[in-house]
Amino acid sequence: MAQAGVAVVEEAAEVANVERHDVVVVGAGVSGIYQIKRLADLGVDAVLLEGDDDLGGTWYRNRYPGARFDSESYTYGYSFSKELLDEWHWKERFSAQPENLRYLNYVADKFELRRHMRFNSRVERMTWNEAERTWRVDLQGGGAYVARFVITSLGPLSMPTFPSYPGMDEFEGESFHTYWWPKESVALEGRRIGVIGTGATGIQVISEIADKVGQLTVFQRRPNWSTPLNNAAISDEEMAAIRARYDEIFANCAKSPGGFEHVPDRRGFWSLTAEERRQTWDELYDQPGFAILSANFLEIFFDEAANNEMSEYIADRIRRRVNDPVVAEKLIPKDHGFGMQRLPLETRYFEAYNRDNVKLVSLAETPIERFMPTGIQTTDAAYELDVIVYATGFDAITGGYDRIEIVGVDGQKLAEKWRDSPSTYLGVLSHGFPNLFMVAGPQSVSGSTNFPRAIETGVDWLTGLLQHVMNDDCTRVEAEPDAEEGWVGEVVSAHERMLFRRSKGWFTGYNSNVAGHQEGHVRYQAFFGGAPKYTKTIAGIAADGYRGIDLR
Ligand code: NA7
Repeated sequence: MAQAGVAVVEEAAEVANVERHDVVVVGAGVSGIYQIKRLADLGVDAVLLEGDDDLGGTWYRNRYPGARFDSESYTYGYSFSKELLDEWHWKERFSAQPENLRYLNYVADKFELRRHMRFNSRVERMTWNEAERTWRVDLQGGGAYVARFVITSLGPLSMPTFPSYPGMDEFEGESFHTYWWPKESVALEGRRIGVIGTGATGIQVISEIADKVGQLTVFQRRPNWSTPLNNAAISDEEMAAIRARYDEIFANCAKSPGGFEHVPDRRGFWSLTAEERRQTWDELYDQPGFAILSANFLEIFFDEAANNEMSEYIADRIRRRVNDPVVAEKLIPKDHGFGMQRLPLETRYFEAYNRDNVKLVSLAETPIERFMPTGIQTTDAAYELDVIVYATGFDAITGGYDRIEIVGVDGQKLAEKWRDSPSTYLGVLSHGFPNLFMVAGPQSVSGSTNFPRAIETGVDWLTGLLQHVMNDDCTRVEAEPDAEEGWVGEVVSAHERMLFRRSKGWFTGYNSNVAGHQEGHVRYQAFFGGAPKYTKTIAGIAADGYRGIDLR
């Protein structure tokens, strides 16, 4: 009897601890901030849960020196508010992390979005309740929410990964992943720093700290193609001109496959002479951002001979910038062509290797044997280090989903369903997980294009669907299996058309540091058919009464 009484009291306490809302949004990065804004404007009862102690996602976390946009700042910012566009002054063409975080805070404060946010609320488990048609969302360390709908805005690069070398725990100096670069500044001057990884992040951090540290040792597993960012300050006059052009800027981004202002060169690679192509590339090399990729000939992505010629052009550029020809060759990728992995953009990266205090260690030639308390031992030498920086990347796109236990219809787990490769309808829904909507989810265009542009498209579409559903008193929204299969088919065929399908970078979903990933096995993580096609497809589906979605 007494025991039954205790159980009732516990149940009552449990009920009291559970907050109920119509919508729970998970993640207060660029996507979550816009999503909660749209819901707040519509007066939807929604709450946004964030695992960190503040908002900003990527721009809250990645505080490493050199962290900045690779997209032109004014194409990265939100487009939804004319007032915001008129007020905000981007100071640099490619704005750096502190400014980007300040921007996101400005947006949240301006639109009074913080009141919908709960920080230090990391979601551990989400469980679908078929009888109630609700999701129960459990937090790490206790606390729970129940909601009719959950919208995940988890970020495509929010799950950092570490290598596993013998003795890593024994290192006695400071060490951290770039994603968790300490908030308080790290002393670099005069110290011996080792950086592992030469992806977009490693290249930014190496370029920035090379002239500030005592000794910099770069541990490179595979080199990456990289081209100049060509950053510059934005003056008041330039900003005024940008403001006057915002409508045109966003319209241009919407028209381009990558979501940038750059327009692909459609003259036809083979219709020009080699000299004319070279002249084009000379101009593109000096242009800002991804112009060299997005304003290039489309053939370089599909035609091996075209790609080879382009790669040889960039290889020459590297040779011209690096004094030591042996070092230059080590910095030139031999296993993949230009643009076949996510292109890192750099500022005097190659010149860093001309400095006496910078040493490149090619792990292909001399692999790491083990970590020592004082540094790293390769097959060739022992490198004494004060700090080890892991710029070793992310369990991209699906990693944020895998770390939450998401349990759908009949106890099916999302991580199980996606074990080999994700499967979604439009990157928004996944069959067996009703009422769970993903912003910038796997197999949307977000991972393959200018991120915020695709986010706004995704959030707007999803909010339209939610409005439709709520107005119709619909309580269950699920992707139909056939429709999902059809979309995955489109994702696969767009991927198969690209030359990069054979590359190893995170575009193909492979990360050597994630258990279960196998080299050569593609995880179809993003839709590479381009932003305009994606936008047209999802708009058509909405106009067709949300074809492929079972609304009950
Ligand atoms: P990336 O692009 O995945 O790069 C990770 C780097 O770390 C890359 O050079 C890897 O070499 C290297 N790496 C990974 N694991 C190891 C191990 N075990 N040993 C040695 N080196 C390793 O991540 P980033 O953070 O640079 O960029 C991610 C995205 O952030 C980027 O695309 C932008 O969108 C922003 P590998 O090339 O795999 O041989």
